[in-house]
Amino acid sequence: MRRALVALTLVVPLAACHTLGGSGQGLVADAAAIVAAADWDQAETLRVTLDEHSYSPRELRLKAGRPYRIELRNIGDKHHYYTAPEFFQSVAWRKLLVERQAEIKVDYVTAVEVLRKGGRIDLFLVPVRKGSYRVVCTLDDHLEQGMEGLIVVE
Ligand SMILES: [Cu+2]
Repeated sequence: MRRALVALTLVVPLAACHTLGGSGQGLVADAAAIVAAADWDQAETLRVTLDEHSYSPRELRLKAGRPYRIELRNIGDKHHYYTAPEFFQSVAWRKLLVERQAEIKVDYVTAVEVLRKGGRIDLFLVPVRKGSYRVVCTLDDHLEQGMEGLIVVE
């Protein structure tokens, strides 16, 4: 039996009036309707590999209003974070998936830690707000080592 390879940093679903940091725009108000209206059979899959100390590809380009499955896989010898709070609050979330283990329904996530040597988690979401969003690994000195990326929503 495979050990659980993914740990999540989750935020409890927030009340609509709660103010978040970052862009200050808060969560996407009609996220549930956006997720329900999306054609998930047409979702585009994007694969991101985490390693010491980088994301590959470094930059993701997404189109607002389209459904995506973003696969995060850690092939490195260390745990790595995919921390992108501004991006994560600018999308409509469907779920996070750990294959054969868990589906997690959330309104908002700040960071995902993908565990070393094969950890994987898939993010199902619809980007809503256009912009450029930074992704960083907050573990130890990984950011200083260059572990950052960019998500552009057009
Ligand atoms: Cu890292």
